[in-house]
Amino acid sequence: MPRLITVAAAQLGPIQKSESRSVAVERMVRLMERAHKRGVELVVFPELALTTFFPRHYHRDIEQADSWFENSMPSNETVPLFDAARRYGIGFHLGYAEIAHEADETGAIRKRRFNTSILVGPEGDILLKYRKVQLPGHAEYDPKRIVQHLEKRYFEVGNLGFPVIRAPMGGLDGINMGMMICNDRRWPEAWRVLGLQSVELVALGYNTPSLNMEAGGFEAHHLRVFHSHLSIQAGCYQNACFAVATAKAGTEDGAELFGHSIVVNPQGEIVAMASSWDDELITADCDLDMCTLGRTTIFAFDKHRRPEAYGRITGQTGAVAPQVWTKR
Ligand code: CDV
Repeated sequence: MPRLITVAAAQLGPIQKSESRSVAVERMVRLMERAHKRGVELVVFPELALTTFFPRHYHRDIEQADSWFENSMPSNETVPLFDAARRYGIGFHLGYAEIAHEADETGAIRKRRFNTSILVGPEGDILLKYRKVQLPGHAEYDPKRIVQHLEKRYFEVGNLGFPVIRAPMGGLDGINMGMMICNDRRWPEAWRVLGLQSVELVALGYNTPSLNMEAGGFEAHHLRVFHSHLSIQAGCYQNACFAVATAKAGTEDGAELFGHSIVVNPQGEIVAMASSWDDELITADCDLDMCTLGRTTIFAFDKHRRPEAYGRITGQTGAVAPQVWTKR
C-alpha cells in the first residue's frame, strides 16, 4: 500500500494594511472548504498569513507593532480555522506573528516576539511549532530602501531549532513533518537539519517581493522566482523529502509579492504550481514512499556523511579568506 497524502498549497492574494484578520480568516476557511471538496488532507497557508506583511511598515516604538501579533493561538479570530479543520478532518499549517511571555537566555521572563508557524492536526491539536531562524532585512529604518523589510526589528531569532514531528495526518498513521519560514528555504543548513530527522514533508510559507529592495546591486527580475524554486527543489532532492511551499502573492500596500507557490517531490521536481497572484489552491498527491530512494542510496546519510569535514558549518558564520598560494 503506498503511503499517499493529498496536500494543498493555499496561496493567498494580497491582504492590505487596512484589512482585518477576520477577512483573511474567512478567505482561508473558504480555501479549506474547497480543499475538502478536492480530497485534500493537509493545507499549507503562507508566512504571516493573518495580516499584511507588516515588516514593510516602520513603527518607531516597537510596542506599536503589537497589533500585528497574536497573544494566543488559537485566538478569537483564528478559531474558525481550527473549527474548519475539525469539520473537514484536514490538517493545516499557519504562519503568524507571535508574542510569547517566556524566559530568555538569561532566564528572565519577558515579552518576546517571533515569526512563527504551527502545524495543526485534523482534530484541531497543535502538533508542532516553529519560529523562524533566518531573519532577513534590517532593524532600523533604511532611507535608501523603497520598501522596508524590518524583520530584524520586530522578531527575535527563533529558539526552537528546526524540529520534526511524526504525527498522523490524512489516512496515514504517521508522517515526519517539519517547517521552514520563507528565507530559511535559501539555507541548505536548515534543510539538512530537517533531513537529519528523517523529514518526509516540509511545510513552508513565504512572502517574497518581486523586486530586490536591497538596492545593493542588479538582480534580473526573472531570477527572483528561479532562486526560490531552485532552493526548494535542491532542498527536497538533497534531503529526499516533499515540500509544500506557499506564497502570499500580488500587490500588497503597493509592494508586489511574486507568488508561484509550488509542491515539490523528493526528486526535486515541481509537481504543482500556482499561476495566479490571488487566492489559489494547488493540490498534489504525495506518495511518501518516494522518499526512500534518495535516503537509501545517494543521500544515505549514515553511510556517506562526513561530519568531521564539515566543522566550519557550525563553527563560523562569515566566510574567511583562503590561504594564498605561493610558488615554492
Ligand atoms: N519574508 C522573507 O523572508 N523574505 C525574504 C526576502 C526579503 C528576500 C525571502 O527570502 O524571500
